[in-house]
Amino acid sequence: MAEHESLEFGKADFVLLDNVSMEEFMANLKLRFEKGRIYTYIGEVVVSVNPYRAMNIYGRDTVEQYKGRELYERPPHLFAIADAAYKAMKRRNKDTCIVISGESGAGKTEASKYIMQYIAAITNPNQRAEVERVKNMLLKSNCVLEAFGNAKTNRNDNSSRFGKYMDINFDFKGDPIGGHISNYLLEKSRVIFQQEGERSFHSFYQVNSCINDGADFKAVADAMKVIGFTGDEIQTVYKILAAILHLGNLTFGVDGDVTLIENTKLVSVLRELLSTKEENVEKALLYRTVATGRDVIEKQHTEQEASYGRDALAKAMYERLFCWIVGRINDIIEVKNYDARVHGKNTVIGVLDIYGFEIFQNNSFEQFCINYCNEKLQQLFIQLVLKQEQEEYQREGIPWKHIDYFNNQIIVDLVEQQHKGIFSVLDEACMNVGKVTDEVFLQGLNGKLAKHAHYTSRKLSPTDKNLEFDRDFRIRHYAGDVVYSVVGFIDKNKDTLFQDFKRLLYNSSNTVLKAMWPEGKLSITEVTKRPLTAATLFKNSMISLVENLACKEPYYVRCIKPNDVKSPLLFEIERCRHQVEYLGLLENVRVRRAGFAYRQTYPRFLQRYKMISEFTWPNHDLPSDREAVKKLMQGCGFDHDAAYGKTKVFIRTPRTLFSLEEQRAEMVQRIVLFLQKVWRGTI
Ligand code: AD9
Ligand code: MG
Repeated sequence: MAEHESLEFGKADFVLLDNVSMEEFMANLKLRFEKGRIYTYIGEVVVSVNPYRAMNIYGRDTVEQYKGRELYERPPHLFAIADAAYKAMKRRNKDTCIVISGESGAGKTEASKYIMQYIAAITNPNQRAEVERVKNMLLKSNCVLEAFGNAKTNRNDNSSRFGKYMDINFDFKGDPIGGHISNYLLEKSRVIFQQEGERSFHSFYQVNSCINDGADFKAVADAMKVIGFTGDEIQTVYKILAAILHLGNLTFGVDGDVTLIENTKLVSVLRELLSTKEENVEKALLYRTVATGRDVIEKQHTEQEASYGRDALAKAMYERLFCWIVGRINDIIEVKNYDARVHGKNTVIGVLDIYGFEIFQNNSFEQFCINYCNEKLQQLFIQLVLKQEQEEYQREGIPWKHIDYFNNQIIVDLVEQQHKGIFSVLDEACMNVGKVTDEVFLQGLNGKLAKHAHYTSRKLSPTDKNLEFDRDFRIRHYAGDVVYSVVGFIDKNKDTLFQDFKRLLYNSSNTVLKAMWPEGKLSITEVTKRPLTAATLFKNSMISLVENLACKEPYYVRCIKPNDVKSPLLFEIERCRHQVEYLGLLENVRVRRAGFAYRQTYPRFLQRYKMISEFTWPNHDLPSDREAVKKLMQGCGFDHDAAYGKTKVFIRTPRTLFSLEEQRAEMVQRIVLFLQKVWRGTI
């Protein structure tokens, strides 16, 4: 608990509130925001409010203030949480992770960058060249990923349109030696369509520019060079971007029953950019190879099919490019030739910066996936912070007042459960042969889920009687109600790209492009396996992400967006209250207050602290270790701050632990001096 800050700035830890009520919580949050204190703790969780202005709190001097300090010694800061994760990793050999959550524009990506900067600043004291190289690449990778994965939206000028989890690997000295990035569901539909006032990915403006984003173009190209992309690779990246832009201008028409390309000049531009044959480009855009029994025929697209194919190609090329960039960065930064027997254990700090909960005017498949992801992360938070804590006290027989919180597992199940969940219903609908429409999918949902407490079929809603047919369903998420339009669900889930396009790109004489499309090697008769749907792929990636996080020691940053107008002055209380509610912060304070900062099994506790008490040093003769610890704590005057469970001692405040550590250090010093005298024979 950080208690040293003057009260004029409010309470630095919500645990110190006089009463844990929403009113007091909000008053404290508002006061601190207005006083320029954007960070506040709940125990070890950092609550951050986006300041929407440059803060002079991330410089070298601030780094020095936090380096190696305990969490509660300094005012709340991201650096403190980064240091805590780093210390746990270094001292206790633990893999740790920092999970950053909050809605769009709340400050997650900025937070993740400050955390990485801090870790870079405190490591490699010996300036080893190899470590410096790795650090530089890790930092530069942000610049490249933001160019290709971020876009201006109505909520955030630099909105991440993909989820990102980055592992940083450390050697036994605690220096970064490599990393790995996992990316999740890029919002590729943005390539062909943007809401009013929004833009496509930054990269398109950079390549098209030298108008506004020209300087950025150079910065990104330089960053790619530093990371280790070859000249050919960088050139191919920009050729693909240009090809996608040209595809966007390509239109189709009909002449009798023949579909044709209206602006044929573009075909030769595309051929050039993609290093393919001109007639192949044209054919792939206008025809589709299909296998009917033993025969293989070329079937002409209708105008509509051709447009659909063109859009699918643009989206797929961009998505593939993005994944390829991530893959290349991983190839380069991944730890190689690490031998744990020689170098000691390789430990990891993971940083998760993933899209926050989204409620738009029109919510589609992407929002559905993003919000499901947030349900999964909330579930992890509940399990790790709330449920486990309560269960441990119960197991240990420590008096405990049960704290009510909403467990969102029911919503996670609603989405991901086998057979009955929404993803299953969607996959089933996509599997049907014949014409499957979004409406058929919606009927399937209504049939299976009408009675579910968190699902509302719009059919049941009397206000919607005027609609021609039902297109919406509503989910009661932990963060609020969201109405999803089913339009496009089937298409986006099937995510079809005609094999003809894959073959076209695979046959490119540009080896970099070719390598992105290995499945283009297959002919139509060899493509038998149905690819996994987008929903299934996303679900699987979320499940493995959560498994990965669950086996690490987690640290949390909970970001709050103070207003919708990007103002540094405005703290919209209702807007913030809603976020505090759905992030479960009040429950978090209650659990923390009822809880204990530190716990340890009796034997391990004694092993560390037995030298500070005459009753336990060098060995105790009490009936049990539990009794011995009790005696030790009484002797030191800490009894009031401890509870004794069946197998563990629990300590309420970190300050007690701090004193124990100090006393231990003092005793160790004395013992060393004593032993030195013995060795020298002066005793
Ligand atoms: V999204 O879900 O990717 O759309 P984020 O990542 O939560 O969103 P981001 O970090 O991009 O939000 O922050 C949005 C903007 O708020 C930034 O571009 C900054 O202008 C501003 N911001 C956020 N955090 C800080 C900060 N610590 N100091 C100053 C900040 N400005
Ligand atoms: Mg972001």
